[in-house]
Amino acid sequence: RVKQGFTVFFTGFSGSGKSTIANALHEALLAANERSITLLDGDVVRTFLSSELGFSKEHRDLNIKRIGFVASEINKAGGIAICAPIAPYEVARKFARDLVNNNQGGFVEVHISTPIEVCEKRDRKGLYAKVRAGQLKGFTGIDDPYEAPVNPELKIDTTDTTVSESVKQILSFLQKEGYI
Ligand code: GGZ
Repeated sequence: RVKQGFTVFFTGFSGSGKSTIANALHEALLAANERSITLLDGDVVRTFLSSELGFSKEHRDLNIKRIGFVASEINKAGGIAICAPIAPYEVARKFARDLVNNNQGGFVEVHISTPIEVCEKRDRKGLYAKVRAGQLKGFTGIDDPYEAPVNPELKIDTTDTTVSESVKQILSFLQKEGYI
């Protein structure tokens, strides 16, 4: 029987590990089956799909709506979508979930719950340093809101969890739910 399309939707702070895990999950799914899998990379989305958008609540919500729409179209065609935006607002995440569900897609929300202190300490891109230096304002988790998901399908804190362990947890959830 043909399996249902689904979306793995990551949410969490900048530097929480979303993109790294999303990329590793993409590789793992590609290696394990023949299905069509699309990684909607945050940078690529903001370069090509949401290039005119900034980081106000309105723009962030619109960004998430667009990502949800593309994911739902991929799912409608039976494909797998992996998305990894910050997605700080509950209403926008709910909008994406409903859109995907209404198009026969399964929605798997993965909260990468790495605390802001850990993300700031890592500061892989030097963005938190810029925020502290006053060069970047309205940064999620510092001086802009992040509404933590109340009922995510999965919650992973990467403080003490490796990338491969995180991917393992997601794959076993997908298996348990019959998605793969
Ligand atoms: C948060 C920002 C901001 C502000 C630029 N707040 O580590 P990154 O660099 O690659 O991830 C962040 C990315 C967030 O874009 P998203 O499309 O995921 O955000 S949302 O879901 O809210 O639409 C960060 C960079 O863009 N960045 N300014 N003010 N992150």
